[in-house]
Amino acid sequence: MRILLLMLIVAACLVSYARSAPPDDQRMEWWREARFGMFIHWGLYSVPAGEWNGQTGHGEWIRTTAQIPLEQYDQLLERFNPVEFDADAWVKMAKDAGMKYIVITSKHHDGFALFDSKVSDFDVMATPFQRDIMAELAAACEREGIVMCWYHSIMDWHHPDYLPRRTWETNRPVGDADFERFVEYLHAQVTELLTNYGPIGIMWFDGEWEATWNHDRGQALYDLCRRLQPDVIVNNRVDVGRGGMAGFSDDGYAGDYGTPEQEVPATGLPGVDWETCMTMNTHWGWNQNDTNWKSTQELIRLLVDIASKGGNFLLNIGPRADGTFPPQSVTRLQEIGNWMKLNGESIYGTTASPFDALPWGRCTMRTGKETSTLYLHVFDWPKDGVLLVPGLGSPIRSARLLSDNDRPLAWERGDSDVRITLPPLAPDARCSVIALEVEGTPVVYEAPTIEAISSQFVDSAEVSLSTRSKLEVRFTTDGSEVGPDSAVYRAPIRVTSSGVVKAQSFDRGRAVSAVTSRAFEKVLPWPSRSVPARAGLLELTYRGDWNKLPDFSALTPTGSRLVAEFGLPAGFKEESVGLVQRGVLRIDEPGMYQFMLTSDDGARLYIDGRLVLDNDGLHSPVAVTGVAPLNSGGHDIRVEWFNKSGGVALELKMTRAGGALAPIDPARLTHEEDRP
Ligand code: H79
Repeated sequence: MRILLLMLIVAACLVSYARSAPPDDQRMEWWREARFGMFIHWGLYSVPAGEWNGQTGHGEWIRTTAQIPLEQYDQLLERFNPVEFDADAWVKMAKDAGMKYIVITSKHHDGFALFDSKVSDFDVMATPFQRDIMAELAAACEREGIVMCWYHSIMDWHHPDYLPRRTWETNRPVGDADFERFVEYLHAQVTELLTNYGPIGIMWFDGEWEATWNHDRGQALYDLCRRLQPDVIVNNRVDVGRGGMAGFSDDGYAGDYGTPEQEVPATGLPGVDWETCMTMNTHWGWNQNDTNWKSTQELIRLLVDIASKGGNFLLNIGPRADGTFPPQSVTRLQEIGNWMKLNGESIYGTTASPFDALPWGRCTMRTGKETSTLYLHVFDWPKDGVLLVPGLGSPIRSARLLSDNDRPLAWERGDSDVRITLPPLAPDARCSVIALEVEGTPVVYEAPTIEAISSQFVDSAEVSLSTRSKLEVRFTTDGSEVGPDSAVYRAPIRVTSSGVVKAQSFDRGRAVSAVTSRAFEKVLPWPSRSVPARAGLLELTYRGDWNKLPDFSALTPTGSRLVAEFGLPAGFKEESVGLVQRGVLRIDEPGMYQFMLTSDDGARLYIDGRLVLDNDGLHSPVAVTGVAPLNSGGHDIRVEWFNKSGGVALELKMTRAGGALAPIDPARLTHEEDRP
């Protein structure tokens, strides 16, 4: 009986949830159709415009990067008076650029609210401007049919109850700060934002990575948003599942879509919604000295690239303190808008490319039952006037040049490709779009991939050909064309002389995919030297605060010792440190050898004075792999490594090509120099 009651309660809850929350596909529909939005970073930090005490590299992080005490930062309130602000002008610029939504900083990490918040005195009403900027923008968006969205930071460097304090904020004691009270404040502001400004498209949270934020708090904030506005979309930074700037969350965390920041994922993720956010120069907030603007061509191609992988593009503007957009941004918005007016059909509501990669550009598509349209985005206009669309099996209905007012184009079917005849000159050198209408859902035959440890080999290379499809693969190894009589691939091939391997997918004797080819080169192994008798490696220690590997040869080591093998001793966690470990590696048989170097932060591997692996830079543990052809005998080997701060890792593995990577046996490592 009790169990039955429980089941009834659960069922009732499910029903009421289903009623209040429309299915996700329906909720995400406008967002997937939109593809292109405007990000706006605006606040008190726009006043100093990136400059503080003569340093010009700051942005919206200025309070922290310039370590500005709170009392001093608060003085910016008096200087925030954007008399030129015109909500309609902003919204029109977004709309004319082809953008469908605007995400603006209702509050950034500095804690300043750009709206009239009843629960905070640190808001726009405390400035001489005293106008609810968010209300004006929401009204303008409503008038123009643009979706209004809020960026709201969880991290808050101003609220007394937010924890932790910045490490440099020595004069801001924690006192009786209570993070639970901060959460109440956060919920109160989010409630204002989702109550007083009409329907909101997205709640775009950020600053979720500090230890005080956790899954339960993220889920509660997500639930609050959906309770207040059941249709609102909430990004994944509401919760703590985001694994770094790549932006995707694991299952089990709240949030409707992934948020890669300043990067485009190499390939999209089928079935996952995501949106790349990016700056037009290199700062989010206004920085008057940042002249590193992306060109309109780069921005158009970014939009196209992102759409071809199934994502949205959220492109940032950092307005100036007077309330105007920087002229460089205005020009770019206008130019993108002109492109979108002719080509927008190829972006809005489209889905990811059905092709693996296209040599001349990108593809988006709009599928239907009767017919589908492939939008071919040409970055590199073919010199011979013929555009090859590889592996397309669908019957063609028509081809037209969107970028030239739908001008019709001639096309013909080849064996495994479609050839479209183009005018000699690209209508738009940045990106011209061809709409290719095909019957039914597009059928694209995947070309095989040619896999090998390296394109170079010493004796022979093992090469495998693979496809995800069940198609027959035929190949040649002498550079000749693949045909219906070429060998059928069944097991890995052994290549023993320099040459080109070509492969193609076949369906019932007919070539259907593009041809893939890969050149292999037989190389001489690097000559060896004598093997010294002394076991172990020489390790030199250096001190310094680097962001990348320094030239250690120009520095004086602070210590040296002998070590048995590459890597760090257990428990090692020093910061601002660099190491060089060097010696001689003994090789028994000539051949291609594989190496894998894992490091946090940067490291490099040199063999016989040549750079074999480059893993330099500030990063968490990252592995890089590569090969070196080595003769039998001794080889000078050297690993350089540094750690600026945080976690540490250094690991070197190797194997004879094709074997399993393992740490280098200390019995192979010797050194020549005298003991330090
Ligand atoms: O709002 C924008 C950024 O301020 C915010 N997310 C986008 C949308 C963001 N918060 N943190 N990060 C991005 C990554 C952190 C970067 C940092 Fe730094 C590196 C913080 C301190 C060193 C960048 C460089 C910010 C200050 C200096």
